[in-house]
Amino acid sequence: MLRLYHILPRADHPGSHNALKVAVLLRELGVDFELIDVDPATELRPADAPLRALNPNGLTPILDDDGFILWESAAILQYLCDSRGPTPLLPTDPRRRGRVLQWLGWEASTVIPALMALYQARVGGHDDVAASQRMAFLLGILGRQLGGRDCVADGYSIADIALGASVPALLPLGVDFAPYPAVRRWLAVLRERPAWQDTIFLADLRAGGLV
Ligand SMILES: N[C@@H](CCC(=O)N[C@@H](CS)C(=O)NCC(=O)O)C(=O)O
Repeated sequence: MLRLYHILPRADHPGSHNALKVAVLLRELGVDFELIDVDPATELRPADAPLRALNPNGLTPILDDDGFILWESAAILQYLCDSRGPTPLLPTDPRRRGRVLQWLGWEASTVIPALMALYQARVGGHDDVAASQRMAFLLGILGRQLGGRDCVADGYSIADIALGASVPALLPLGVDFAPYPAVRRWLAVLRERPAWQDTIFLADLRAGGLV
């Protein structure tokens, strides 16, 4: 049995954008799974929370594939493509695969820290000029990559899934996507895919007036 530990949106939490990536991929692959909705306050954050036995970081997503436990969303995405594939979502050709992993790595190593810096500045009421400039720089890179194409790599892939889950989280932070029409077009393409329906992806787009 495949289990995904997720945080669905609740009063004190917007929901897990990292677990969203895994849920979307599982739907794209047509794999049945049990979604376990975790309360972070009681099940993740306390030092003795039971789920810390599965992920010592106290974070979601956590995957339980018949007793094989995996955490870190990028690793889970690759593992699922490899174990349930082959799938075009993670090509086997080294160059096509390399291009997907490049954007997947960029999302985790570059976009997420910039997003967190912006989030902390906004929530803490601090000066966010540097964080906003950094994010504009990154959205510019993404926008140029998406100019004239529907996906970040050579075809729809786990890089679109990772970026498609995290980039819209900027919208509730008040980031204006008007200067990035290619990013908006790409989000509109993702919005049509059944795997993205009924998720916080749509809630984020709504917060930015994009649906
Ligand atoms: N690098 C990790 C980050 C995981 C992460 O930050 N998860 C957040 C939700 S997106 C979480 O579980 N937060 C727990 C909390 O809010 O207490 C990954 O990609 O899986």
